[in-house]
Amino acid sequence: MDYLLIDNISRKYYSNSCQHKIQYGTAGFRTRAEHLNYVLYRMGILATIRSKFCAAAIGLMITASHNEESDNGVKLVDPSGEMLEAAWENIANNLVSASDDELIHVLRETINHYNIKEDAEATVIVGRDTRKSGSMLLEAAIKGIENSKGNVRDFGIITTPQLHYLVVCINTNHQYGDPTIEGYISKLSNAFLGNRNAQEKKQYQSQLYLDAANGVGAIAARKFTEKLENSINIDIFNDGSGVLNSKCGADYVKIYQTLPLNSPTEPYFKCISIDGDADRIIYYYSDQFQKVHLLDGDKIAALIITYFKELLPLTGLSIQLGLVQTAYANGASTNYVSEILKVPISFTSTGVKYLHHEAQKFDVGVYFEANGHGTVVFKEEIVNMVHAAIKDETITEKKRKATIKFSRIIDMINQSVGDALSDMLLVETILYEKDWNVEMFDRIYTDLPNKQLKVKVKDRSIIKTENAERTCLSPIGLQQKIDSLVSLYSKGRAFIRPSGTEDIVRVYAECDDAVAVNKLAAEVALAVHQLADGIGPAPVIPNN
Ligand code: NG1
Ligand code: ZN
Repeated sequence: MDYLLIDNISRKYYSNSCQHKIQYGTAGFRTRAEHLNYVLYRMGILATIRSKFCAAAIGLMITASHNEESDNGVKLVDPSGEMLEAAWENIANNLVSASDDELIHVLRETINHYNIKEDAEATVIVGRDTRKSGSMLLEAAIKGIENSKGNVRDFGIITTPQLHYLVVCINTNHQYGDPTIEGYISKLSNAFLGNRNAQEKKQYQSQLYLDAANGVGAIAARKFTEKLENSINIDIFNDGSGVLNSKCGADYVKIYQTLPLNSPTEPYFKCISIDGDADRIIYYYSDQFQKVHLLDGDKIAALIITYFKELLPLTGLSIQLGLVQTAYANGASTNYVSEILKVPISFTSTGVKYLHHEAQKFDVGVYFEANGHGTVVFKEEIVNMVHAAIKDETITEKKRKATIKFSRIIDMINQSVGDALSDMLLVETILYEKDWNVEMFDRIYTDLPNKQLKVKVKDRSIIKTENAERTCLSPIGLQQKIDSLVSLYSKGRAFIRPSGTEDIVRVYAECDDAVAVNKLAAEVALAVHQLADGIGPAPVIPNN
């Protein structure tokens, strides 16, 4: 490691002149793009060190997902395609908060602590979304990687889930798939097409309208469009010609419960919104009264669980199924899966890394955040069992067929992380098989009305929560206040938590009345504003 070079280049081009502290949050470092140059340089170095430590390739993704175009961010991907290990998030924080003078000291300390061989091989797989700031930040990351003697494999403009896929492929010697974007498209498309039969469908809608949030997902979706044109017809809008995430994309549709810009308004058209780096997906449609119906991550998860509950018994294999949700899951979805389908549910804090690990405890673990970020993970033993069963000549033809179908489902899913387009293929497979249109899909349960608000406070770190973020411990008295507000609403539930990606406190409320829920959310927001040093105007409680 050439510490002198690292130090010189750091001081000359990537000096830490940042006034405010930034933290490796729910999805890595994320802030205004102009503050990130030194962060990317340092993360390039950290990715290289981590690669040397793990003796495997590490991913580095430059994206700020659903944030506005002027933000950007960086997250590291571990060798198995998962989010960076928690202990290393602390190292990332130490490295990024170090002054220019401290940088080399922190680096040396990390290298000594983990006993890292400085001359070991290192590979960092790099990708970025379509943000204009991406190329400047990529340059900084590459400098960091190269100066710490790592090899760069730059895949250019790709989706976050594609980067995760590439990391897994490269680290499994291509067993998971071919480590190219073409390999990704082919693997998922072939699995999807394999499960299409020629049966005539009465209700299924093969026409989809896809809001790509003017982001990188449009590029990936176009590639699928070509492969799948005989099965589904994907009409892409917000395809990159407009402003990224501006009045469009999964986050906008979910939070404002409204149609994105340029959406078709014809009733019962099957529409999809993905986010700026294509790891989230929401289905929606409007009815004849122009009311928008959202089929969010909870409903997608419920559809997948419904389908697996039917398919798995047909394989004759003994497979335990489970769902992981967060506090944001609609109460109706929790009730449907646990009470009607009798499938166990675990709850975790917000953030895919928590859900992912919890889901791995099940043989087949489905996890989704309500905002549409989710996937399915399969234990390795289960995948092996499925492959063995297909080859087993003693099983019945019916079982074999079901098992083959299930093995294609496994191939269609990007297990490494939530993947909007892979999730879309899975949902379409299920709807096709059940011969359901989007309205029939919607009917599996009825969402409780819900509302999210954001409150600005002086310092959101004073907010502490427990019980998978459903209970607020500090500031003192806030939870009691929330409890007393909620108790006045039928089927009421509310919680608050500091955002990991924005400088705000999030408020969530649900109850069984669409008008009252706005009031409950505003009341809780006001309580946060009052008890947690809110800044700016106090939230206004609607009259009715
Ligand atoms: P924060 O800002 O911590 O709430 C948001 C989402 C998460 C996750 C991350 C990463 C909500 C309420 N929160 O986190 O679910 O997706 O962004 O993108 O949607
Ligand atoms: Zn995203």
